[in-house]
Amino acid sequence: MGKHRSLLGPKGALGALYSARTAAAWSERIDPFRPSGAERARAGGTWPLVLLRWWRVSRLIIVSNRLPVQLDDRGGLVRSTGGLTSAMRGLGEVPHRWVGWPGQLSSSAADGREALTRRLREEQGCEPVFIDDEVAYEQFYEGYSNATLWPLLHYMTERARFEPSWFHGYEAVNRRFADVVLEVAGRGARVWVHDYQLMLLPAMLRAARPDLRIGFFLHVPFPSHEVFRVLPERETVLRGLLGADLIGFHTFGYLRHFRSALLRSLDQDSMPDGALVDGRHVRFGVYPIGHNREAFDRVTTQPRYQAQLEELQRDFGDRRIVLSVERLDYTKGIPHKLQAIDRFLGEHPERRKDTVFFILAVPSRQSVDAYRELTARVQLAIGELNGRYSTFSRQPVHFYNRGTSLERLAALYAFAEVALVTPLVDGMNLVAKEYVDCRGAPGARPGTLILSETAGAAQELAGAILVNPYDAQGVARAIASAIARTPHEASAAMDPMRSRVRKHDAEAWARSFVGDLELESRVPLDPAAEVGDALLERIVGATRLGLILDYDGTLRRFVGKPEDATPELELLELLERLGALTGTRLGIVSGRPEAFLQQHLGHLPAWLVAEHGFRQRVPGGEWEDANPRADLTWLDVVRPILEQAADLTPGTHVEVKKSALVWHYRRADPEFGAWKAGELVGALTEVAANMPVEVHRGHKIVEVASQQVSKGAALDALVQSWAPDLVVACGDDRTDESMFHRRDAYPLLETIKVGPGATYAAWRLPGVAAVRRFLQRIVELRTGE
Ligand code: ADQ
Repeated sequence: MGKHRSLLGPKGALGALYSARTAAAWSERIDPFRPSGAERARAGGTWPLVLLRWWRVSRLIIVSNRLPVQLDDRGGLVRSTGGLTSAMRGLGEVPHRWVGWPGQLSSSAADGREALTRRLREEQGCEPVFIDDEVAYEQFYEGYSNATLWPLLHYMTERARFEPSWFHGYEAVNRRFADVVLEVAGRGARVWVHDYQLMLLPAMLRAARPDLRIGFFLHVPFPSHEVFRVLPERETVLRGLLGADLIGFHTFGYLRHFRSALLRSLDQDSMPDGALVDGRHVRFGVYPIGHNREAFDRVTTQPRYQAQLEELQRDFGDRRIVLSVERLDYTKGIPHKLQAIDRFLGEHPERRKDTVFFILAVPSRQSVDAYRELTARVQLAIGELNGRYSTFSRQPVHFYNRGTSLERLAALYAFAEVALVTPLVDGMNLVAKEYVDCRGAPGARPGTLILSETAGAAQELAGAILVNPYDAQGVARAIASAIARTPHEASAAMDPMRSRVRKHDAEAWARSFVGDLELESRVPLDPAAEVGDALLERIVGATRLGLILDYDGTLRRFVGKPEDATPELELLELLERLGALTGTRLGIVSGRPEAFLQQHLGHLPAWLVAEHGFRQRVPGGEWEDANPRADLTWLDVVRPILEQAADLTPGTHVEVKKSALVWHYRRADPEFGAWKAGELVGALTEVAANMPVEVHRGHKIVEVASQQVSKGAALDALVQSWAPDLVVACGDDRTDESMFHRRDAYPLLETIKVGPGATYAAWRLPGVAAVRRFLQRIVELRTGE
């Protein structure tokens, strides 16, 4: 484990200048959900107002791998610098509690856990999660978090290591975090979970406490599915995230990749703003994080900053400084940067005297092999560079392998005429924003930012010189042109960027995320009530009960291949018992062809209706057309259009039914399939405008079916022949809505929509399992079991 004497945690963004105000607010409390004296005073002492405010604000819990305060070598607590904690200033006076790891306990401190917990709780408003034991530390921290997920999420598949036991450790530690959160979270609390170490936590919290409002923010990139798919536990990880109500990313690109992973790994459809997951609306959003403006504003007015600036002026006043600041991490591209510097110095001997490269690389994750190796490699390369280009009095590259104080960092930013920020991949990169902001600091020199096009920040900082960090020649050229800029040119590119980064700082970021977390979930138009006792009572009381049930998505869950969705034994037994109930008639209505229904359900005491009502059969009888006069001449016109779509879209095929044609794209590339489906619906709508057909896009299908038959018409026929006193119709699909619309015509009809989505039905059941439980209950009630 690295030493934490530096002011920077191993992950910069998770360190911070911890808000004394927040700490004080918490330290006053014994009961975490009681307003502090200070809050009461601020609210003017009027109790109802205080209570309202307290109720609203005292429920935010922030969860990150690391706490904003870290243990130092001697067991003391130091505040760390960085983005996340300071971002929480954006929450203003909203008190929050922080759950996370305080860093590794030394063996002597390990005995004092209780005292430390008390101290963290009372002085800092933090709840510690200890992960010092070997299993947790090696499997969760060094292993799955930093040797599997970190490289993979940064596109470095060749560095990612996959060790099944690590995932167990990851799960166990996520569970440990969940336990602590659940202990401190009051009813309806808002929980904001941060970053890749805790991707399973949202679902764990949701399962235990559906009342919590859960947000998740990913500070690193979400890679393209081609990379993410490599993760053996990808499905569990995605499901873990979907436990949240709001999931945030730095850029739209990461969000797009995440949606693609959902579709490809979980077959989960989504929109850019969210997805319907088990009847819940999970929202997605783009929240580019900003830097801690307030901290830089404060520090640059202090004499110590001024002193640092003067020292730099004295020592390097006649030279141009090209500055790099980063954690010593392989994603930051330091060896690549050194190659570019090598090229620049090689090609511009005249610049060797007046240019100096400052590389501030704070040690990070020194317990992980790859990081130790990187440190050695960088040190060697810098030694070689200096050996090659130094003169007796001047050395072109200055390497500082340690963290630095904020005033010195701000002075360096202000003094450097060029910032060389060239990560290979970076979620956002706050250094670039800090450098831009410091152009307005007292005594700052005009400056130019060179930035990797692969950093999230590149999307916001259009005035930077954007480079491909792998292209040493291109980066060397960028250095030369940045140095050659006049102050006027530099300022012209910089000023608009500075306005932007000052406006969208860390506080604004946190405010906007938490504000969105407060928004009520946008639930789709949903008038249907959960199926409850009132309906069951009616069913028990009916003397002649009709049950009309859709098959796919209602009785049987969707599976990869439609032909595999045959009824299991358990379902067949249930249907058998339903069909055999006295005073009860059972109908199964489906879009499937008669052959499928006959083969799998033909033996049941049930009315079968195939092809959405085109073919039907009474129990034990022959199949017949429901509407022998239906016009089916359109089939020959439409069929070639679907067949052409199938030819052009690998993995799709056309199913030919007697009264319908279906183009299936379940096995196509999900995004390509969905796009082609949209095109096909457009083309068909035009072609079929004057035909007696309906074009319908369903679950991975586009269907063209005769308008002259419908499940609703089949329901009419069943009602007439059965003469029931109650009919219950149940389905999940758009084609079932034609049954639900009969509600107005028959007061004896009860309608149940399965799953989410707008509907005309009066009742709702969440999914297939719930339908089966409901039917089982009918059997029990009507047989008096
Ligand atoms: P990091 O990978 O840590 O964060 P970055 O965004 O650049 O990267 O933040 C680093 C922070 O540490 C900056 O605030 C910087 O000032 C500070 N820092 C770096 N080197 C320092 C040094 N030598 N001395 C003192 N301070 C130093 C992760 C993601 C990023 C994302 C952030 C926030 O990898 O892409 O921008 O989270 O979401």
